[in-house]
Amino acid sequence: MYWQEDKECMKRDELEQLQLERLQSTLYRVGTHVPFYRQKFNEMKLDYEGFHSLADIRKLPFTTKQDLRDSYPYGLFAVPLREVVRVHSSSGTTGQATVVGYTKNDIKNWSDLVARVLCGAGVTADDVIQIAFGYGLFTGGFGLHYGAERLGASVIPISAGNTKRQIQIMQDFKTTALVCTPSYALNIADVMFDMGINPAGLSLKFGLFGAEPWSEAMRREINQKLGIRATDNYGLSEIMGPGVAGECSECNGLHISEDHFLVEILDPDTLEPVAEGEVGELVITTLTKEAFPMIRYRTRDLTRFVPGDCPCGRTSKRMHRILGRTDDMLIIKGVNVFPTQIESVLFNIDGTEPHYRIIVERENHQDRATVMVEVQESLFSDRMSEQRELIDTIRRQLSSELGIGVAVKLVEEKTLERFEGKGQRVIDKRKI
Ligand code: DLL
Repeated sequence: MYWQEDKECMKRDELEQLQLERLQSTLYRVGTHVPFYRQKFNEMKLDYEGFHSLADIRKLPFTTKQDLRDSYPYGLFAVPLREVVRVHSSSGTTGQATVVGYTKNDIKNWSDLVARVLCGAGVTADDVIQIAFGYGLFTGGFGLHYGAERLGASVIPISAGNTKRQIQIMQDFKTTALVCTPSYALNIADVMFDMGINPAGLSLKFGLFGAEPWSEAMRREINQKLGIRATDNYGLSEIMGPGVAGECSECNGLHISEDHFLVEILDPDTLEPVAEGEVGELVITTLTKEAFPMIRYRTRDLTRFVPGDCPCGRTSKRMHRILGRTDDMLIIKGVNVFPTQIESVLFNIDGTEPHYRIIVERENHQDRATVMVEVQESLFSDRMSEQRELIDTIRRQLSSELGIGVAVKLVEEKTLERFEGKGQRVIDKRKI
């Protein structure tokens, strides 16, 4: 049930002592080996050797994606390259790529933390895990691969893409756990349906999905279509990759591996901690990373802590599924809108398919948002009145959820592009 029970179920005071010791050695590491941090500490006249309380974290400087870009490629590494055994990179959709590195020990820890996530979701050494994340510079494929091997499961390193082959292999190799982005899981489910394959005849039991935001409604849809239990797992390359946090089988918040990461949730504007249980930006400090330690990395991901204890017995703090990113948040007619809010509404309306796009434009200085949503083929035959009714229902529910009016356009099934990796659902033409 646990991968590392001694760590996952630690008493709070012991955990905090461990965090403090690990923070002290991380500060020493970056203060002596990373000129970027040495300079920042000097400028702030920060006496990191005098750190005796976790609350002192608030005196530390932040690190941003821009800092990583400015140090491209190896400027923030805390060890010489000869100690680095792996390099990953995140391309992102805009700007320069960022590069991260791992020592042998970092890879060992990473594998353990991903094994924790798998184990927490219910996967064991008896499972056959199909890894449909891209292998390469993206951390998803290799990260899950090493964790699954560490767990002792049988790994199918198929990588992303070639959906029909994924399904064939799933059938032939008796895959029990599917690992990919939630949008790819839906894509696989649809293709399976088109191929006339009934998921009930497969051996699939678990789905471990992450790398992009998704909603509770989408989880229900995937569970129902594939007949599995889908769990969410979170991570980012700057901090490690997958394995930072993951849901256990309770599916109520993601357990954060706090013995390796110190997490804060801050108001993105004031950079002060938010009130208990409020939503804010997740800020992470690594506690054990050797090659690429990060101090107060601003993830731009928005979440909140889940209060209370988890019945699973893990004592780590849990975070709510990611609600969106500060830079993904659309401001339409001055109102903050997250794509996941729109997703939740669409998933709960009968007749719509779980595929949509959000297009934002500006006409005569006015924002205009259009939600394109696929609907079941039968609606496109000749029932215009039903189409109109459906448009009205969607419009009404979206405006009550979002507080603004949006246009709705129904499109035929399979018109919108499908995703094999991270989905891109928003087309914001205002920036162009
Ligand atoms: O996506 C690492 C990963 C791989 C996590 C596989 C889970 C599974 P990056 O490519 O650096 O790393 O992208 C990190 O993806 O800051 C979030 O915005 C988003 N993200 C990752 N996991 C989730 C999730 C990998 N479960 C960025 N829910 C992060 C929502 C997620 N967003």
